[in-house]
Amino acid sequence: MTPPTWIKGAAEALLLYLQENLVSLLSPCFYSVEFPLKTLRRKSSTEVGAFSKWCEVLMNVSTTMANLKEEEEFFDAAGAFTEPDCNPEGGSTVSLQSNNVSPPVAIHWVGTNIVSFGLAPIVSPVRYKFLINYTSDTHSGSMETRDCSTVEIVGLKPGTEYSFSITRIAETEEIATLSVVTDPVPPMAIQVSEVSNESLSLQWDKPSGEVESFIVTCCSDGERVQELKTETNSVTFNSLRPGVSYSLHVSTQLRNGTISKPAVTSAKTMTDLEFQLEDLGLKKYKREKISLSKILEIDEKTITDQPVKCKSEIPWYFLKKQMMVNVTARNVKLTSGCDLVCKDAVGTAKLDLRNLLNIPDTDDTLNPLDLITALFLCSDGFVQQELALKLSMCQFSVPLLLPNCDTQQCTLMLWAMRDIVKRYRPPALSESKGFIEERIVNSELPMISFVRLGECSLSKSEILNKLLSNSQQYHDTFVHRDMESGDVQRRISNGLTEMTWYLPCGNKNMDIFSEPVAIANLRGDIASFETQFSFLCQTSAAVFVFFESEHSGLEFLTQQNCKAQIFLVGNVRSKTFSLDALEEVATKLCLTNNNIILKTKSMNDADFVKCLRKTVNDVVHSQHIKISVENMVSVAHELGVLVEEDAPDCQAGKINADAITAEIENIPQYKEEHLPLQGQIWRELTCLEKEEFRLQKVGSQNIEHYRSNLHEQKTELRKRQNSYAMSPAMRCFINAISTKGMERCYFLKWMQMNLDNLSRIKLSGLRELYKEKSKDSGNKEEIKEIDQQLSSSSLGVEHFFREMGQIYEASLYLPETDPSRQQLQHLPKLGAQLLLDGFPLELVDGDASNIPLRWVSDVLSQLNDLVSPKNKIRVITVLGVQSTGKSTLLNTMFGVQFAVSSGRCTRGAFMLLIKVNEDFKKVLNCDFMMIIDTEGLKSPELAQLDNSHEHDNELATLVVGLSDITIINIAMENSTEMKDILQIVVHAFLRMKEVGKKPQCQFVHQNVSDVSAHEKNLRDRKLLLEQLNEMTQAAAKMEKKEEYKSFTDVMEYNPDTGNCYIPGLWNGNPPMAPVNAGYSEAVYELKKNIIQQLGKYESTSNNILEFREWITSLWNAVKHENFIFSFRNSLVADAYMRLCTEYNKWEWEFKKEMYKWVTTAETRISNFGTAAATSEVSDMNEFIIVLKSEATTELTKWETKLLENLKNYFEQSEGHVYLVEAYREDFANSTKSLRREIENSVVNQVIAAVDIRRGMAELDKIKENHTKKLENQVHQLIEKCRRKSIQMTEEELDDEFAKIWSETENELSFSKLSVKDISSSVLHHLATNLSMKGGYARELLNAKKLQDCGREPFKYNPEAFMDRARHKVKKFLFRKDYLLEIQKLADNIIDACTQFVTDKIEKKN
Ligand SMILES: Nc1nc2c(ncn2[C@@H]2O[C@H](COP(=O)(O)OP(=O)(O)O)[C@@H](O)[C@H]2O)c(=O)[nH]1
Ligand SMILES: [Mg+2]
Repeated sequence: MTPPTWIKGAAEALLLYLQENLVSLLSPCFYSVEFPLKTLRRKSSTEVGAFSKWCEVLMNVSTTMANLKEEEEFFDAAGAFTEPDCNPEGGSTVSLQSNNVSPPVAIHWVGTNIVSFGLAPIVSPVRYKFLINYTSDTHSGSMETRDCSTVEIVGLKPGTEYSFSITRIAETEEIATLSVVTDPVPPMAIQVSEVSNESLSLQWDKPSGEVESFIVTCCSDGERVQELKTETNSVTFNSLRPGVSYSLHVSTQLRNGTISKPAVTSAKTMTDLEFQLEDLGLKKYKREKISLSKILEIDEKTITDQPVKCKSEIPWYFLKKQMMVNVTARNVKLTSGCDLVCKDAVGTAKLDLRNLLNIPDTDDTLNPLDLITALFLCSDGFVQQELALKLSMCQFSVPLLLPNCDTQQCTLMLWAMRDIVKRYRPPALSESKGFIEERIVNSELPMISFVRLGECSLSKSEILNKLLSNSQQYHDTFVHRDMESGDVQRRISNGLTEMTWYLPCGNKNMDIFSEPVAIANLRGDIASFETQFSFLCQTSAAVFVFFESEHSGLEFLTQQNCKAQIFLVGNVRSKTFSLDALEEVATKLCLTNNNIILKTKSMNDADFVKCLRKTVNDVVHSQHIKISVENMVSVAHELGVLVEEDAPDCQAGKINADAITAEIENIPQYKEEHLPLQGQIWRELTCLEKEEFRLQKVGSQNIEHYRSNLHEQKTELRKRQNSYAMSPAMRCFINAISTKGMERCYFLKWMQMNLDNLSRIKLSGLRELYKEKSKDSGNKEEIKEIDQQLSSSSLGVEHFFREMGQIYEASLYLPETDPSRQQLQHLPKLGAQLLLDGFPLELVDGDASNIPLRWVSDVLSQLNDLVSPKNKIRVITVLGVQSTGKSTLLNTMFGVQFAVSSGRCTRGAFMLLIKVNEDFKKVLNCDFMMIIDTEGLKSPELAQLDNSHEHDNELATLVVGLSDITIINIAMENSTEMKDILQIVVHAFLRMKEVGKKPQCQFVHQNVSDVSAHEKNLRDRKLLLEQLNEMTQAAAKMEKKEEYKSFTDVMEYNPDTGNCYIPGLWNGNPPMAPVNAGYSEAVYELKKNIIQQLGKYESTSNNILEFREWITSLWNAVKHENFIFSFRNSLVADAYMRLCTEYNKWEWEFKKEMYKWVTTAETRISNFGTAAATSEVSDMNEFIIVLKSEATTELTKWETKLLENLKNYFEQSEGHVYLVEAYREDFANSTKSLRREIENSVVNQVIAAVDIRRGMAELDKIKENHTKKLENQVHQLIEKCRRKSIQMTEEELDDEFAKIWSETENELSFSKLSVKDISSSVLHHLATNLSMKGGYARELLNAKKLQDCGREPFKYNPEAFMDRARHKVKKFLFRKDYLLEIQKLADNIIDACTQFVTDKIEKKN
């Protein structure tokens, strides 16, 4: 039976309506209507007519409704209501139920919480109302309405089936029931919870309702990729492609099968690189980049050895180890993973081979190459450089071309390699024992590249390692399959091209290649890395292609326009080896047998490597393609390979640096012209400054005058400094370091490298010469000359900073308003910023041996301002003879960059700041660690030649005094030198009042392998302590401070923890030797120890400002102290003191005898001519000659006696007289000058006595004559008055007499006695006497004018001597007696002196 057309029409209309509403509501419509079909069927035609009318009104589909016919049957209406079932998605259903007696109901639309329907209108005079009840399992309600056309039930629950019963209330009651399921809600709050490179995880909130499951679809580019059904509210899609955007649709499915509209979100899988970085916790560094300060920061992990538990710890663990040049750094395996699995599998007690075989792969591993690639990609240029340097020190390969698998581009790592400097000895220099020292990127070397085409059974890298290792020692230069984690699949490092160098040592029997060679190794299949391969073809002398089987990429190989010689390498033993394929390629490439190397069946690895070596050697000798890495840039640009040096900051820095260094031709001349302030003037200034304190050359001058004279000279020198206009070079330099951010860092690095390159050539020659000459200390002058040249030919960034400091210091002598002074006010701030950036700043200028105190203090003040209130520092210093690996030690320990011997030759001390991590500050009790590196302490033989003991001792005392911990570096062969220096330091401390803190000592014995010599070391330690104690006692005795009995009274030293034995740096024979793992480990132990010590010892106080004050006062003390510093060690000083004491005795005897003689001579002179005189001569002049000759005889007698004494003294065997042999000449000379001095004085005294004698005679004459004269005149006056009969008054008489007196007196001429400056000469004597006393004595002497002393009674004031804390208690206990005793002593001395002076005066009178 065909349904009546009107029904169809109505149904269509209804459907249309429903669809429209659904669309407009945007909510999926799953609904079911329970509907009383039977009732409908029984309806009268009027009702049907009314119903259709209602439909008409309702749906406004009049045209469809127009041809409705009354008689047509209604039962087919069921069809009309079932039609919506055709929802294409299968979503909505309407079911009609026939078991209900009710009026007809039409569903208008259904929402998630609303149902709207209409009821059939009834044409009747009776009014009706409708009661609608609705129920579901969990919810029910009812409502009343009169309007039957639209009934809206709101507040329903989504996704829930409701039954409606509708009751018409009038005379008759009819109930219509209806069941509707509200639409399910799509899931809410969809979140992509996890993303990796191949998976996406989703999570959502479960919607309310009778949800059975969720359907999740993953589409990409409009295509469905995967569909999953889940009952939980999360799902993970795996096996997706990396770096692709996916749209994700999640729909709710109800128990009855209805499905909600999907909720949609989208997500992108990570790229391989992103994933790797995320995995390693490095994602944020992709942009931000890891900086050196981040790596160097000291934190808890610095000294803890916890195993790596999660992947994100791996990079930092690697960095920590690699920065300490630990050769095991590349072994990065999580501890949890494999170990446990292995244990599980192996540990079972019974035999179960299957279990053994099935050790599953752990996901936790990481290919070291991926790690290295990731770190290079995430680091800034300076970390890259440091990493490359440390990798190359370990003799590991360094990245040449760094791939970025996201952008598919690669970068030439030229900048990263710039810091690597290598030394080697090519055959040409093996005779002369010379060597070549070069920045490796500048070396023109033949490069041999190794690449792979397709799969290959040979491990290229392993073969290469064998190729480069000598027979005695295999070394993993390249990461290979059989290494720890080497077999883990590479994710991001394919396309990485690594480089390493083989450098000969000049010994034919040891060198694998006699000439230096660069080796490149491309990771991955060349077919996928065309750019890299082309690059290698353009730059290499030869390319070895590992190739075995058929490969589709052969065309590609033959297309390469290759400059390099190509060699094909294959393994015949491999299953996939195809001779035909090889032949095909060889033919295409026109190769001969010579260019094919096969690992034949009879060959083992060793034979094969030998064969390869031979080929490489042939290439190296025959090929002339040599290229430096620096020159590869043009090839890179041609091929579209990026060059990291092209970065704008780097280029800007380079331009600035080049502008300065391009001007330099002759270094000494350049320094004079462009850096004039630090040359001669600064050295003179230094001498003046020291002289101001030490007053060594004051002689008999008035000290005040002398001082003000010195001061004037200083001002004059400063004026001279100011007279120089700032040189263009300095102007450029200051401008360049005023730039912000990375540019400044790049500039300084470029400067440093350029300058190193410039001075290296000259210096390495000079240094060799110096070493050569210094073996034989005979040619002192030559050595001195070379030393001078070394110093004048070295030019580093520190010289520019030094000049900056001088410019600043000189500017302070300008008037405050002077514009050029004001322009320079910002310099200290610049210095402070550089310190914060981790640059070393010169503390002591070792060439002049002085501290630019104002400059350093102002920089430190600025630093304090920059970091306040986080301004606490702890200071660590290293001390040791030059070239004993101090800087290497510090660089290894802290990852810092102090200059290592190559290229430079500076002396002095450099300071550098390292940040302490926030969390670790409490432990260390500081915000920064200051590291001080000292340079240029000479070995004693050399020091003696140019008298640099003084400089070295001063430097050592200063830095030890400044530090919390002093690392005393002792290379086994020169331990005495260090002990000597240390002795002087201890001695100086004993003499100085300033040293309040007790510096801690940490002895580092280098080149000792700990295990083998433990027993011996124990003995050595004991011996060392004994020696240290002995020398402390010696020093204490000399200084009369015998309470200092042991070394530990002066320095903090624990023999158990205070010694560290470090094996040699190199494991094997440089230049191919990697760093010894033992070295790195030992240095690490030392670092831990030092940091722990710092944590343990509560330092008194240590902020930057206090440090600044401390430098000033300590330096003042050092400047005052000159006596002890001039000795090699305390024993020498002691021997010297003894000699001095003896000599003083002899001198005193000499003087006393001569004094006696003079006294007798004086008597004889005064008696000359009198009755008492027994002289045989009567003429005074003759008498003088006699006396003089007598004096000469006497003087010669005593002089000879003194020289005799000296000779005898040096002949005795006690008192270490041999130590002062060097001073013998000095003493002999001073004997002579003493004689001259006494001679002068004796002659003067004789003449004075004669003068007095003669004067007395004259006086007698004058008395006689003038009395007569006066008498005469008086007589004349009386006569005159008498003649003129004048009676003069008393006053007139007085006046007249005064006139006569002055007339008479005027006729006389006296030679006046010159006025003597007593205080000056007293001061002079005091200074001489105190010259051997501590600097503090001199300081006291300088502090007050002598004239101002003694005006008040002397009172002993104990405060000044109470500084030393450890005496406090003692002093407290004995205070009274002690005070009284001293006061008494002082009083006695003063009394004795007063008595002496009084006697003297009385005698003269
Ligand atoms: N053989 C050997 N050489 C070392 C050792 N430590 C450092 N060196 C090398 O000695 C040279 C001088 O080192 P450097 O740290 O500048 O010495 P410094 O003058 O004391 O700072 C460098 O070339 C180092 O590579 C070591 O333990 N053994
Ligand atoms: Mg050094």
